[in-house]
Amino acid sequence: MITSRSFLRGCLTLIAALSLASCNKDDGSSGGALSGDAASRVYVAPGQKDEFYSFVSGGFSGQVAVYGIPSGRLFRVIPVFSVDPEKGWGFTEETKPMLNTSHGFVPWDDSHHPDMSQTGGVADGKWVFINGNNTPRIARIDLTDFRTKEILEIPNSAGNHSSPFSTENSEYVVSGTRFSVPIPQEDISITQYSEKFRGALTFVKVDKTSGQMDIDFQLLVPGFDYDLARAGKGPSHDWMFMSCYNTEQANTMKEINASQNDKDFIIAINWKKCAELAAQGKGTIMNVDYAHNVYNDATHSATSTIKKQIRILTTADIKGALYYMPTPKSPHGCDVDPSGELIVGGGKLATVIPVMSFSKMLKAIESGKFDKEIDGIPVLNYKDCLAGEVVRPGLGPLHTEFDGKGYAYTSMFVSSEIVKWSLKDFKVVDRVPTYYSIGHLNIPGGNSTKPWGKYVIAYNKITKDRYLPTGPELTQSAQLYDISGEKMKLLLDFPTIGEPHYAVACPADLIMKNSRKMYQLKENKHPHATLKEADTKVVRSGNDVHVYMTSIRSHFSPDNIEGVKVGDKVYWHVTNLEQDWDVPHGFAVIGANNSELLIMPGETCTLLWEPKRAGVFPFYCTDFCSALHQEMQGYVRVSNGGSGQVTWNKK
Ligand code: RUQ
Ligand code: CUA
Repeated sequence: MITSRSFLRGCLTLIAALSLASCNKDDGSSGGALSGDAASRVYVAPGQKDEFYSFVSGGFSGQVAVYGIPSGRLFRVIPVFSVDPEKGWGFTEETKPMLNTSHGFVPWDDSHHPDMSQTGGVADGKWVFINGNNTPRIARIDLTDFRTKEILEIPNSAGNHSSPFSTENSEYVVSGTRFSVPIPQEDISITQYSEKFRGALTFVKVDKTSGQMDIDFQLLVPGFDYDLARAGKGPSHDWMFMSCYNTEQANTMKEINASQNDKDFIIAINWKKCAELAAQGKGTIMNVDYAHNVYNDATHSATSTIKKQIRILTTADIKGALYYMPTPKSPHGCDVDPSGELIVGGGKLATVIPVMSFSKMLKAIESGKFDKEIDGIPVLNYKDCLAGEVVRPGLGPLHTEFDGKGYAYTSMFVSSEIVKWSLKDFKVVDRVPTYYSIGHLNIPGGNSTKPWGKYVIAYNKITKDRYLPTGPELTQSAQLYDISGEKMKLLLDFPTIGEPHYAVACPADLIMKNSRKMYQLKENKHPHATLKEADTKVVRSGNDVHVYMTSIRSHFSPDNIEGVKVGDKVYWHVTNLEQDWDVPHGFAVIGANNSELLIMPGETCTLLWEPKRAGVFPFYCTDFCSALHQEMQGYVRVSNGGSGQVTWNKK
C-alpha cells in the first residue's frame, strides 16, 4: 500500500523524469514519412474553408481565440475579460461598462472553459459561454458577430473555476467556486476554514431567445474546492455532476494537505429539483453586490447594473437533491458520455479512471444505503455507483471527451498522452504521446450527445522544443490528431494564445450561415450616432466637447476642428457610414491615453481624448480601407484659454 505522500513524491519525480525524457526523444512526428500524408489531411487550399470552428480559451490572456480545424489557422481573438486596444475593448466609452464589477473596473481575468449553447444536447452555434476565474464572472459571446455581449459577476464565489457548464438545452449555465471562503465574507482567522468556510454553486438561467443570463439561485455547500462539471443528458438530464477536491478542508500546504484522502467526490446535483424548490420560494434572500453588464446591439453600447440580491439554498432546503459519489484522488475532469449514463472522473493522482453509472447511482439513492452524511448530503458507496474502472490508463488522468462511436479519450497530464478506451468494457485500445503535458482535449461536440468524432485536439501545458524558441516564454501548443480510424494519428501542431485550457468546436456551417456582415445604419440607436455627413457637428457643453463625426472611404467629416482647449474632455463619436462587408475604419489621435477605435460598418464608437498641450494635432484612420486610406486624416487645433467657441468645416 503506498501512502499518499510517497505517491505524490513518486508523481513529482516522474513528472520531472518524463519531461526530460520527452524532450530528448525523437518521435518521428516532426518530419519524415508521416508528414506528407499528415500535411494533406490538414491542408486547406487557398480559398477553401475549414470544416470546423474551434473556440479556444486564452487562459491568463482572458480572451477566446477562434481557429479553423483542421488547418489550425487563427481567425480572431475575441476580447472577453481583458482589455484589447486593437479593438478598443475596455477603452471605448461604449465597452468600458463591460469590465465593471463590484470591485470596480477590472481589466483582466483568467478564462478557462468555453462551453457552447446546446439544444437537445447538441451544440447549436448560438453562443459561447466562458468563465472569468479570478474575479468570478461568466461571459456570453454572440456567434453572429463574435462579440462578448454579456458579463455576469458571480457573488459569493471565489475563483469561478468550475464554470460555465451548460445543461442540455442551455436552461442553465452552472458555476462552482474553486476556493471556499466565509459566506457572507467576514474578517476571521484563516484557521477557521473547516468550521466557517463554504462553497457556492450558482445556477444562472439563460433566456432561450436572447441568451440573457440571470442568477436563479445559489447553493451553499461544504467548504471544498469545486473543480469541473458536466450536465447530465438524456436519462440524466435533470442532474449536474461536479468534481471536488480538498475534501480534507486544508487551508495551507494544499499540495500535500489536500492530497490525503483516498477518495474525494463528484457531487451529483438534481438541478431540476433545486430549481423547483427555488421557484416555490425555498431558501432565503441574501444581500450581495454583483455586476450585470449587457451590450446592446442597437445602441452599440454597454450598461452595467449592480444587482443586489440572490436566492440562497442551503443543503437543509434541498434534502434529496444532492449526493456525493466518492471518486479517487483529487478529481479534475468530470465528464458525461453521450448516452448520459456514464460519468467519468479524472483523478489527477489516481491510478485508474473511475467510471460511475447514473442508473446505479439512482439505485443506490433509492436503497437509502449511505456511507455517511456531510452537512446533510448523503455520501453514496463508491462500489455501488461504479460502472467500472479503466485500469493502467497512464498517469495523471485529467479530462475525457467522446467520439460518439463508443470510445472515450482521456488526457494524461503526467504521462503526456491521450488514451483511447472503450465505453463497453473500459479497456484501453490505443494511446498516443502529446508534446508535452496535455491538459484538456477536445473533440468537436465531444461533450454533447452528438460528437463529430473526426479529430481530437490536445491542449498542452508545456511546449519546450516544439517551436522556434522565443526567449523564456514559448508559445502554447495545440496538437491535432485524426481519430477517424482505429489508431489515433498526429497531424499538426499549432500555437495558441495565452494558455489554452478547454476549447469547444462545431461544424463551420452551424455558425457561418448566421454570421453578420455589418450593422444596419437605419437600426443604429446610439445616442451620439451621426447617420449622414450633413449632420456632423461639434458641440461644446462646459469642458466637454462632443465631436459627431462620420467616416466613409476615404475621409472623416469634419476633418478640421478648432476651439478645443487644454483641459477639455473631447468625445470623438465616430460613426462608420459604410454599408459593406469587411470595411471597418479606424480612428486614432495623437496623445490618446486609451486606444484606437476600430469601427465596424454601421457602428458608432467613442474615444475620450484629453489634450494636454496647445498646438495642432493630426488624427487618422488606422485601417487600410482604400487606395486613399493614407489621405484619410484631419487636424484638431488645441488652444490655451481662448473663447472655447468650437468651429469645424461644415459639409
Ligand atoms: S482546467 S487544464 Cu481550468 Cu483542466 Cu485548465
Ligand atoms: Cu478608413 Cu483607412
